[in-house]
Amino acid sequence: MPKRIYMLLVILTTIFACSKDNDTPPDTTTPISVSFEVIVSQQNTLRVTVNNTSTGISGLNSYWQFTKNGSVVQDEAGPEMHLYDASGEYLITLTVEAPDDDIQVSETVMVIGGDSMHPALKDATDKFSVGMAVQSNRMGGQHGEILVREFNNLTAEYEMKMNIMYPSQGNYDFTAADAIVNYGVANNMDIHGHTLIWHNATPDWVENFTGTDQEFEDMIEDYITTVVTRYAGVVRSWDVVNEAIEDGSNQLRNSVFRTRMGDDYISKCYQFARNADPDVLLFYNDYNITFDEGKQAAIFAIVDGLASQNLIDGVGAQMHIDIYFPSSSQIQSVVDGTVARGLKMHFAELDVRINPSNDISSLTEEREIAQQNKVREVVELYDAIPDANKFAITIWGMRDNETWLIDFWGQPDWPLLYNSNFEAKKAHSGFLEALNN
Ligand code: 9MR
Repeated sequence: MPKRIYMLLVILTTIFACSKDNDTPPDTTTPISVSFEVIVSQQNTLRVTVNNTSTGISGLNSYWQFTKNGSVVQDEAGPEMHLYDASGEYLITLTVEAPDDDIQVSETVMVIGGDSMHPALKDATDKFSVGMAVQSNRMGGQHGEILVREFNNLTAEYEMKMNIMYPSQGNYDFTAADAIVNYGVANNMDIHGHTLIWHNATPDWVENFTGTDQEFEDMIEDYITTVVTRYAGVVRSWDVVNEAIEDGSNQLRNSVFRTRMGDDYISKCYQFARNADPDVLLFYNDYNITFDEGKQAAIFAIVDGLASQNLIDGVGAQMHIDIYFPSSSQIQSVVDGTVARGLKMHFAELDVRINPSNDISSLTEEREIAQQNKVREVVELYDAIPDANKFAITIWGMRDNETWLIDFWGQPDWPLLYNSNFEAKKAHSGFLEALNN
């Protein structure tokens, strides 16, 4: 385990302001309190973030020096980031130009070079991208450090779904979607759009649409066209329809889209997306398609129908799996079906439960190792796919405590690659080991 340092230092100097300018009456009542905090990144220990926590300095100039007598960096609103280029002890100084005299506070930080850090996931392969599900409020701070260091593909975990982007008829809300897309673009990441049509993220006004069937279809065409056009050239790929097959019956779900637009609603939606951006890659995405043979057959039937009209580029197999199940040959079966059709394979939504039987209440080393082995198996299997059919593996959440699975199953689990302290788990090593052979 690489050595990690996390420091939070608060330095405080309080004086009372007095003016040296006789024209301005001295304000002896407002205390100036000069302080700052320093955070040394866990992901890159050469990177520090300083935050000016002073009070009573409104209107006063303040600046940083990140080494003793080093160059001056003006203090701007919000935290400042500084990257050292070598290990060492450094004196950080904050200077506030107070009316009477400058006030300086300093603190020494120790930073240790990044050599001991584990390699980044995205650097372990150039054959496919490594994706992470994000939420717009989980892209800063340590989330951001890890996102930028480790991942080169983003999927919005929920904010690019219809219920969020199209809350009422005629009124789109792209606030969160834009924030995620802009973040990905600024950090040279691919963006996987997820998902245009999903029965579980349909706004009420669409479920209860009062117009005619033709008006419904026109509305869906407008929605798909509006969204896909907005992100054309930026979003690399879209899940157009998500989870259309019903468990058990393996028939089309009787969603509002099917009842309003007919059994061919799927190909209509893919056609709308194709028309809006002929270059964006179109995926069909679903769960349990590795081991449920009937569901897999039903999905490949949909895929074949779309492929015959050149409306699909890839298949997303949601990887909500556990340490025991499904087997590698079951996973291989969906890969084989996808490759045989000349399509791209997305291992989407990867999380690996270690407590599916709810028989442990805290994480054990044995289960962590089992998870490491399962992740290694899955990634090795993915890496063996012909390059032309590779696309991305997307992990469904960063920290164990942020997973959707805990609420969903109502029991403890630790299914992701980072623990709640933002530390890489053994499962993270398993991912890297698969690509280092
Ligand atoms: O993990 C997602 C959760 O945060 C959202 O609240 C939820 C509804 O938007 O969707 C979850 O992600 C789902 C994904 O979009 C499709 N496959 C199943 C995932 C878990 O429900």
